[in-house]
Amino acid sequence: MIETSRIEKMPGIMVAFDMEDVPSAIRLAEELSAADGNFAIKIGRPLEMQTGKEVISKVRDATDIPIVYDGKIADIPYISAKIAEIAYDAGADAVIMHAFVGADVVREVVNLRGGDVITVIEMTHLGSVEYLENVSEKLIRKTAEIGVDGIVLPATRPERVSALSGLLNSGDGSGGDSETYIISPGIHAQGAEPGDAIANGSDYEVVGRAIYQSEDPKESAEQIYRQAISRLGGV
Ligand code: 6CN
Repeated sequence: MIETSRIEKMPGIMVAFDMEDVPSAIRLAEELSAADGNFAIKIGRPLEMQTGKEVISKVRDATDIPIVYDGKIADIPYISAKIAEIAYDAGADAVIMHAFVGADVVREVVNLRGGDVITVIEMTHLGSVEYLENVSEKLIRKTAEIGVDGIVLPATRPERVSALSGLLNSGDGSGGDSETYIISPGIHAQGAEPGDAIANGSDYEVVGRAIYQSEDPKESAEQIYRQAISRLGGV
């Protein structure tokens, strides 16, 4: 049972492992262990579907870097908690779930105390504006009140990262906790630039294709890390 978060609230890159090739995933996990920077690994469904939960264990064996299982869990409380439990048991330090399914589902997963819980608040794609943007402030207040460890905000909309991270940390009765870390996808493949989110209050920028599809994934990860950090100025 994990009592404290393994994912530190500090600027870093969370590498999205969405490749469909397991050996290359293991190789990159090993390489990232020796990479210069603050990294975490996010295992997505395209990789998980290759072998199921075993791939989480294999990546766990390959590295000490924090591992997030991104199942974007969004089911009834019992099933959501079951999926999260399987991921934690396989070696994940955190799971990503949707906040929109409701407080009872988020609470059920948090109450497992099996690892970190990261909730999706707003997303990077256009359709996020249709529904999520209308309820995101409420979702943040509710999930902060429950005590989640991290939230997802879109690097593709830095102004939303700025506004919503401010809300998270405002202490205005939202139950906001400055220890809650923010992860933001959308770098390069979806149009954002390294540092767009971090410079606006995010902690980790999530980067997939720009790293795992590059010629030298480790070098790309290090370069994007340096670029993102440099946007903070003097760090
Ligand atoms: O850098 P890429 O566009 O190749 O990958 C982005 C990664 C993917 O794993 C995607 O599932 O970030 C994830 N993501 C998440 C939320 C969101 O709104 N948009 C995303 O792209 C998450 N988690």
